[in-house]
Amino acid sequence: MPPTAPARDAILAMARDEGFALARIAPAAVIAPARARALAAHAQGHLADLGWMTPEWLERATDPGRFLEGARSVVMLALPYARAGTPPADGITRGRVAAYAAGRDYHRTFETRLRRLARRISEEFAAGARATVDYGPLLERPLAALAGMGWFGKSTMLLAPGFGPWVMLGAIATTLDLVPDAPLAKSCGSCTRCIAACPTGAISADGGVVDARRCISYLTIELRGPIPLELRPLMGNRIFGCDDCLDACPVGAAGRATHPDFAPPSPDALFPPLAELLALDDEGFRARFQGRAIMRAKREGLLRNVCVALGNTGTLADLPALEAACADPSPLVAEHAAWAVDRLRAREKRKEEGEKGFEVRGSRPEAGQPRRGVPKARG
Ligand code: B12
Ligand code: SF4
Ligand code: SF4
Repeated sequence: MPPTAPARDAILAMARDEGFALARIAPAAVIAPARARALAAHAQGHLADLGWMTPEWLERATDPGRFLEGARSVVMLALPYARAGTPPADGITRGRVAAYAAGRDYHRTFETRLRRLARRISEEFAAGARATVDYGPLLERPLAALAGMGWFGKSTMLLAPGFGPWVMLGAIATTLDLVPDAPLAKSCGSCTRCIAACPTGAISADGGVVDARRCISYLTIELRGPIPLELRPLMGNRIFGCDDCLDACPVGAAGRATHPDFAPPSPDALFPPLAELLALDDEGFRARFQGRAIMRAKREGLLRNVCVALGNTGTLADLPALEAACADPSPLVAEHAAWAVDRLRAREKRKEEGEKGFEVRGSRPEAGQPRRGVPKARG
């Protein structure tokens, strides 16, 4: 069947009806350059222990024809969300959740809309249509780039004009032969801000490759075992995902309205008080995070991350919660809690010694003069 312009226009209009901010069409051919890069990333260990990402999976995920038999086109769709604001300044030690995960689980939001759209495509055009969001097997960023939705940033994020990296992606493969969009002729130019901003050095020196083994997003969401000791201090207060390479990006920095489902219900959803999370049992965890992407980390993974964040940023007020977590039924949580207690105590000790290391000379400062601390002589 030759490419059909009316079907294309109708499908793009349906996508707008469903609330997608961006919709573009890619041809359903094998994406050879992305396949080569993905297989190289796998061979070099950059995909860490993402068990399902075998070379076989990556080959399938770069061939829409294996996702849907007879596929001729892929409709790429995007929903925008907003970067996090600033945490409440109330002296409570708070963690940080990646902005995409602070509202409703984006998979659910996409699934409802993608399913409806796929059904309309098959009914109205008597064509095959199959949808996916995230879990694939389809590599969404290379398809979105091919469809001209954006370009590959050095952070490997797809940067969409006007939105930058702040879009989540979904896809519908169809047997309809739709006129494809052209890729954009845009690049990051000489910018390297995301590379400098990455706390763990996970982005390659010239960009374009992320080593998942060092990426905080992987460490806090996908990794099931202990977090490597050398990376824990670099993770700051991030407890689920990481937005540092997105926050650093000037593209789309002016911000756009977030999709309502992604709006955090309260500041605590983005910046949760940490100590109280350590008291959650399995049931409490489910009750608090049902319907949110955080469920993926499971109780054990989230509490592990909370311990690391408290070790990095907690105060003496957080110590009792951490000490209690040293007896957590999960050995993983207990080990990270013990690490955090040691780190927090060592930091407090250094602080105390630093304070003792200062004494105030002179009884009263001169009027209008600040009181000045003078370091004690050593020895
Ligand atoms: C596995 C995965 C991860 C892993 C590994 C990511 C990685 N960089 O390898 C981890 C857990 C680390 C992760 C982290 C994040 N992820 Co993720 N992730 C995925 C998933 C499921 C598969 C991606 C994958 O296969 N990676 C393996 C690499 C090898 O493939 P790739 O990421 O597609 O990268 C290709 C391009 O970068 C391309 N490329 C790069 N430069 C160039 C240049 C040229 C010239 C060419 C040809 C190609 C090219 O080559 C790569 C291989 O084809 C996708 C969903 C999907 N089904 O595609 C979401 C997805 C990529 N993730 C997403 C998001 C939002 C994130 C986070 C921001 C979440 C967070 N806030 O914590 C971080 C960002 C980290 C980062 N800088 O990439 C979004 C990205 C949206 C966007 N605008 O780009 C996706 C598309 C999910 C979605 N449905 O929206 N993620
Ligand atoms: S998500 Fe965070 S850790 Fe991962 S590449 Fe981006 S800045 Fe680095
Ligand atoms: S921060 Fe700069 S280099 Fe990195 S993705 Fe954004 S524009 Fe590209």
